[in-house]
Amino acid sequence: MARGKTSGNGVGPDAKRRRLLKIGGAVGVGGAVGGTALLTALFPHPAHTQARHHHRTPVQDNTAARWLTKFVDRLPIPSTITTNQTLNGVPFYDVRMRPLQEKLHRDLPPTALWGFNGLYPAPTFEVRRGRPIAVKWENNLPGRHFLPIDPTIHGAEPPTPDVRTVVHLHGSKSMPDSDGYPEAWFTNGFRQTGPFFTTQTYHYPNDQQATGLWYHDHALGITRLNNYAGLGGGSYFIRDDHEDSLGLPSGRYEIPLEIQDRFFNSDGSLLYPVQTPGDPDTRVPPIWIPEFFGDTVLVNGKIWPFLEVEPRKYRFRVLNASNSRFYRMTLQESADTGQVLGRPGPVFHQIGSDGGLLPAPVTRTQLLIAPAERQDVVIDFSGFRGKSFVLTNDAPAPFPDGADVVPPDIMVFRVNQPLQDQDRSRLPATLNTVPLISPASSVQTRDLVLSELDSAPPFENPIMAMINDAHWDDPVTESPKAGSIEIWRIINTTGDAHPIHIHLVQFQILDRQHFDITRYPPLVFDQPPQAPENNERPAWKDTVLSYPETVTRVIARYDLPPGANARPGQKFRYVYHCHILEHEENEMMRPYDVVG
Ligand SMILES: [Cu+2]
Repeated sequence: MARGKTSGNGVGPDAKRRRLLKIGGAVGVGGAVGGTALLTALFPHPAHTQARHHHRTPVQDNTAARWLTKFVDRLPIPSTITTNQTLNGVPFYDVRMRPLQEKLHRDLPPTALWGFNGLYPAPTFEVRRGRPIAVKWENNLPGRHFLPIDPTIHGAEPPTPDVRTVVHLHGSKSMPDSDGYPEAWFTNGFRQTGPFFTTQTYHYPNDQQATGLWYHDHALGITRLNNYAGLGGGSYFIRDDHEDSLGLPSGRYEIPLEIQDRFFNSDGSLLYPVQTPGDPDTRVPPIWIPEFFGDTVLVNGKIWPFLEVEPRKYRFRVLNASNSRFYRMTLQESADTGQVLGRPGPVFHQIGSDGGLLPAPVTRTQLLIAPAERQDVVIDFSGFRGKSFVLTNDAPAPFPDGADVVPPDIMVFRVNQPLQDQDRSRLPATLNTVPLISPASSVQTRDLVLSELDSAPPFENPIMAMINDAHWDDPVTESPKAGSIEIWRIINTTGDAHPIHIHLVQFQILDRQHFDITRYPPLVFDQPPQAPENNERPAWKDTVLSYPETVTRVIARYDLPPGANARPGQKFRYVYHCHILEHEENEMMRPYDVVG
């Protein structure tokens, strides 16, 4: 697959490496379902010498980012969703996906969006551990999409209705009929439903420790567009007594930061690019783009906002809700305008990860966050009265070494508010117990080979991204037994990092090990295994960063939700996939079964 890294005329080592990556991708793994021989025939050993340095996102040179002033809008705080209804004795929420208009920047006309309850940013759920809730997700959207649908993408072919939705609560341990299966979609008024649709009302047991989950659309074939349109979701905070006892910053000192990148036209409308035509290979999807990277960053639905803070501790629940972009964030002292002054800002104390609190705070000056990851962070602004800090980003796109557009700023914090009251919040040295799952307890190891396929040289336009050379529609190949522990090895043969998400479970990262792509297959390791980062283990994760030419091992116990009452052999269908939405959308997603 074409890589963004520039190497002059393209005949340097980078071109050679890209060719080898392509071989790895085309050959794939032995024993995979369907397609391997065909793909090898379609993609013979590429003999090109001319590399092309695509921007994965077609370049846009007329966007509003060129003239928008940064840090002139206050950071919005998402509202908390409430209900006074109950269903079978549990709180019942009726959430409607509706069109809306919202001003996203002082100087930009209102933007047409779709939002949960007509809100952007989406409202936050606050729930207690062990107290289930029911949610009826309803589609009150028009029949036509306002973003460019690619009818050649699997799941979006005619006569599939244009606008369909299904909501996944990311990180939740829920039954399959409440998990938002991509083919359990529904249209306005449930008039049409997908083949896996079973119920209008979802049940969330909330039988897991305090953490930050998030909900977002997951409809097959248009997830990337629905999320981009505003259904990229909001936070869902599970609280428990243990978390309460820690005395962490709370109330108005605990703030979600939901980060997304976008392109805007000067009239305020969202711009989602389409594939630049020109490749004669008819298998290249004509509209789908392989990744989306915008030039504008929003936090909680506002473009490059600022937050005025008191000189005290704050807790930020950071969520990367972008389609494809990774962020590598630092805090740097700045002018009010965001101009960097050359001095570092306060450190990040990361206290939690995807699935709950870490054992102890981890101090970092830089945070790398992939799409769908959550980082629960305390920042102590005490002692910084009168100063401002810009949250910067320098993660290449595609990560880790692409050459697509990188917005260098995210938001600004201004420590200009008087301390309302003494800061009595705490940052305890011990936060949680995270028992490590022993690799010796694993009953099965499975391999997931990530590959990407390109059209023939010299075009090399991406056609699709895959796992084990299997399509979404191929039979299930991963069927862990309920309650059993398994190790999954994510074998990344591509040139890009992929954030891999497994539904239902919270897993632990064991290690990462680099292999020699020029000899693959077989898998020949050329470096010792590397321990995960200190904010990755011990930790509960549901999304893991899988680096290029690297095997990433994760271990999980495939427990079903409470009340599953599985009969022997009964199958419970879930999903795992890359959380780069443009990849997930074009085959880098597979069903899996937990078997009773
Ligand atoms: Cu991916």
